[in-house]
Amino acid sequence: MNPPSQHPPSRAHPVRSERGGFTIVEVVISVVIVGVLLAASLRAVGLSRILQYRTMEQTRANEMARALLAEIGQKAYADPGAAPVFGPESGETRAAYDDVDDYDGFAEHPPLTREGTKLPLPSSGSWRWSADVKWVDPQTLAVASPQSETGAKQVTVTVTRNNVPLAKVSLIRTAAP
Ligand SMILES: [Ca+2]
Ligand SMILES: [Ca+2]
Repeated sequence: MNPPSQHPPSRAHPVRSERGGFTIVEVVISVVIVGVLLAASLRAVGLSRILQYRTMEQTRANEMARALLAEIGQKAYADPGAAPVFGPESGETRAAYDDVDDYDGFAEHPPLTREGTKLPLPSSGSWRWSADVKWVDPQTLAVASPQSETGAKQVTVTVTRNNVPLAKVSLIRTAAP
């Protein structure tokens, strides 16, 4: 007879890890990592949206500035009337402006079309456009000082939103055709 075994015969047990799942610490670390990654990706999406918005705003400002500059560029160097002055002649409003210096000191808030209707802008009251006209040296294009007739005028148009300058464009108009 065989002596009784000290060890019971081994039976087949499925191999099991001593650790049957995640510990609380592991779960907490995972949640924190997921949270950090989620926050980072949301931040990236947010920044991308802001950048996209800024680009659209900048493009719109550039288009507006060029449009107003084109309107002014179509006008004569000087008023064709009998007594031209630097600035709008008596009784002239934007619809009747006929020379470039009529626009000196021009500013609209919100910007309007020449016919007086609001431009289709988001929060149009936050936009402003303005024009400034100066006599410049026809050779160097330096601003004449003191300001007196030089035969060349520089027109500068500025577009701002919430007082932040977004676009500034200018042209030179000379008396010679
Ligand atoms: Ca005029
Ligand atoms: Ca004028």
